[in-house]
Amino acid sequence: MNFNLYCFSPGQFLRGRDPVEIVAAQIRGGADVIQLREKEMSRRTRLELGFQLRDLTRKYGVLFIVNDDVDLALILDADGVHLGQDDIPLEFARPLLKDKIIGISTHSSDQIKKAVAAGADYIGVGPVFDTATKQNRGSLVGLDLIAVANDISSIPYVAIGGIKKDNIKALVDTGCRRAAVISDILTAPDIENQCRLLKGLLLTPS
Ligand code: TZP
Ligand code: MG
Repeated sequence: MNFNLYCFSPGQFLRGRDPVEIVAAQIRGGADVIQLREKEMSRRTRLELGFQLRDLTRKYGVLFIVNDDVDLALILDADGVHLGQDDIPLEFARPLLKDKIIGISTHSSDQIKKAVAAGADYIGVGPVFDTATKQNRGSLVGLDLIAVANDISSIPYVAIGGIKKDNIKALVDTGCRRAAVISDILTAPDIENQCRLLKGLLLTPS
């Protein structure tokens, strides 16, 4: 898996806009991954949006990952699924998803080790910084856990939680060049430009 900027469907940041256009803007700005993350939608509506995003991501060669729902990932022929610590455990998802990507959210070094040992394809590590986007976000792991992931993870790890233009350099300084960003992109006046800016910072040589 090769990616730097990991982006999302609009979720609570839709604000009357067209969700497909919002994702298209992120792709134009350099998103390498789009995750379908729609906590409030009915499963039927999520499926319909999912088909549109599957078409778009395939057209532009961007990875398409479905949050939480293993069945929806299969129906949509997504590239993979992202599972949290309270979702279906990886060992039950793997036989269904076969060689599709499985990403696991981790919040401690113990969870990182377990996800790697269980055969995850990548891990999310966070929340790194304070964020209002995720309800019950749990305690902040800070950049310390990113440094730990750098040492102990044999698979790609992506930092998540409160990452924005003003703090992404601190993340990059730890050696991490993969960031998952929701609000700093989806509340930006120009989504495409914001992605381009963040991607540029992730790729800036140190
Ligand atoms: N998992 C940990 S923090 C978070 C998720 C889904 C929310 C990240 O959103 P933002 O707006 O980039 O802080
Ligand atoms: Mg989940």
